[in-house]
Amino acid sequence: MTQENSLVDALAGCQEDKVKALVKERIDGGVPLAEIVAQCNHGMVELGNRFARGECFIPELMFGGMIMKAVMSDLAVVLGDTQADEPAATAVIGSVEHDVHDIGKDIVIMMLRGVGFEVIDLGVNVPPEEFVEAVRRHQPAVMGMSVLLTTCFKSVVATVEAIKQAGLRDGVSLMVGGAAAGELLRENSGCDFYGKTAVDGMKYACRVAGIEP
Ligand code: B12
Repeated sequence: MTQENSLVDALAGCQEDKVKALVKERIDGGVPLAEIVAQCNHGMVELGNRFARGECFIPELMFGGMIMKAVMSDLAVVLGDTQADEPAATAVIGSVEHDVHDIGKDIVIMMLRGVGFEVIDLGVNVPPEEFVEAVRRHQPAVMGMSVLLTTCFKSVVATVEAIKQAGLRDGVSLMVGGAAAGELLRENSGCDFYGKTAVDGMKYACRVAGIEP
C-alpha cells in the first residue's frame, strides 16, 4: 500500500487512532499541509462512495466527519489558524441553504485566515438573505459558497440572484466550491470562480484582493 493509500484507507474506514498517527507522521515528516488535506479529502470521498454503495451508513459519515474535524484542528495549529491583527482583506463564506456539510468550508476558512484574510463564517444552511446581509455589512472582496449536495444547486443560484437583486454584485467576487460544485454550476449560477480545492479558493481570493499568498 502506498503512503497516500494508507491514510485514505484509514479515514474511509473511520480508524481514528490510525488516522491521527498517520497525519502526525506526515506533519513531522514535512509533508505540505495541502497534500495532507488532499489525502484526507480523498479518504472522505472514499467514505462517501462506501455510503453510496450501502457499505456503511449515516453514523459512519458522522464519525468520519468528526475524525476529519479533529485532524483539521491539528493542522490549524501547524498553520497558525489565527485571525491577523490587521487583516489584509475580508471574505464571507458559508455552506448554502439546506446543506449542513462544513468540513471543506472550514478548510477554506483555515487557508484564508492563514494568508491574512478576516473571514466572516456564516456557518451552514445559510439562506440567501443572510449572505446578502453579510456582504452589505462587511463589504468583502470575496464571498464563498460551499455546496456538497446536488439538491442544493438551486440554493447557489438563489444566493447569487439575491446578491444581484440587492445591487451588491459588482462589489464582490463570488466563488463556489465543494464536492457537488463544478464549472457548469459556476457558469449556470453566474459565479466568478469555481475552486476544486481549498487551495484553489485561497489562491483566487488572494488574486482578487491583491495579496501575495
Ligand atoms: C461527512 C459527510 C457527511 C456528514 C457531514 C459532517 C460535516 N460536519 O460536514 C453528515 C453525516 C452530516 C452528512 C449528511 C448528509 N450527507 Co453527506 N457526506 C459526507 C462525506 C462522506 C464527506 C464530506 C466531506 O467532509 N469531505 C471532505 C471535505 C474536505 O471535502 P469537501 O467538502 O469537498 O471540500 C474540499 C473541496 O471541495 C473544497 N471546498 C469545499 N467547499 C468549498 C467552498 C469554496 C468556495 C471553495 C473554493 C472550495 C471549497 O475544499 C475542500 C478541501 O480541498 C461526503 C462524500 C463526498 N464525496 O464528499 C458525503 C456526501 C456529500 N453526503 C451525501 C448525502 C446524500 C448526505 C445526506 C443527504 C445523507 C442522508 N440521507 O441524510 C445528508 C445531508 C445533510 C444536509 N442537509 O446537508 C452525498 C451527496 C450526494 C449528492 N451528490 O448530492 C455524498 C457525496 C455521499 C455519497 N457519495 O452519497 N454527510
